[in-house]
Amino acid sequence: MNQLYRRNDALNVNPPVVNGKTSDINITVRGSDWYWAVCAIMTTAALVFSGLSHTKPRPQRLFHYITAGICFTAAIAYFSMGSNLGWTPIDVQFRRSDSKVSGINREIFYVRYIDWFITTPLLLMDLMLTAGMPWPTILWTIFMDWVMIVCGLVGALVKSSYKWGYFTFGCAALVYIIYQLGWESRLHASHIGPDVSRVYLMTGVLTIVLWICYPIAWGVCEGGNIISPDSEAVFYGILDIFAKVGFGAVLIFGHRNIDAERLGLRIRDYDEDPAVHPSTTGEKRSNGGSNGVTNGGQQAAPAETTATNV
Ligand code: RET
Repeated sequence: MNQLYRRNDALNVNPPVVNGKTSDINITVRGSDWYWAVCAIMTTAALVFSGLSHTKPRPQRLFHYITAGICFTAAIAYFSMGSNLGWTPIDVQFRRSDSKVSGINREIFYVRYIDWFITTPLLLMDLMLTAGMPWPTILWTIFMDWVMIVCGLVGALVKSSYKWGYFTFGCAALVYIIYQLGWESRLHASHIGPDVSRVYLMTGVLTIVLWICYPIAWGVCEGGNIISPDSEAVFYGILDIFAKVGFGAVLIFGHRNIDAERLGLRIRDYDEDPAVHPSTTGEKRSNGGSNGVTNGGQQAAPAETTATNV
């Protein structure tokens, strides 16, 4: 029986010490267990979303791949946190008497922000590509998103009250993102069609509501040191499950009958290109070239024309 049940040893293998400095306010085995559970959920979701991509032709898989990538990235972040890795001890601004948060320094999981730095732009791409937004607007919104995440990270690593300065800049960036999602992208989506508008509204509202909760979590965890690292794990964990897995499921389901081309995403499959697969046009190419390189403009031109006209 003992062999079947192996207890979570992560905190013994990776104790709360980094570069010789010990942290006082740490996750417990229960927190680590929860992080492992979220790691399993994210891994499963990543596998399911990438598996589902195979039910679609290649040019229609963009949203599956983006969403699977989000969950796969999160799985690695949660693996780190379950292992009690990816954190550094930072002195708290507010010393508390409650035993769960008493002490000089607290484990700050910077790996969370690395996850968000990768995944939040992907979430924005999922949403804004659904709304058919122009790419300069998407890039600018992603820039604001990076400002928000980096401000959150730097603020979390600062021990003085100056951390709230970074927090304020981050919140300003979030306000801009919410404006983009709740106003411009919503209007854009509504012009494409009612089905696109519906999936955009569902995922957009979910995103806005959840994203507003993140700075609240930051305020009571990294900022105010009010709730314990175990409660922090549950707070951020639940938000991440809904913001990534819940969001992803609604998005992928909503996209099931939406052709990517309607969103302005004209993506060619490689066997659609006669330069690569001559057989798809029904004509045999006499020069035998299979890599698209021909001997001159005269020969290249018909191939190009066929490719763009299909
Ligand atoms: C921080 C602190 C600085 C101010 C603000 C924040 C907002 C973070 C958000 C994170 C969203 C993460 C998601 C992860 C899942 O993939 C950085 C906490 C406004 C909105 C959605």
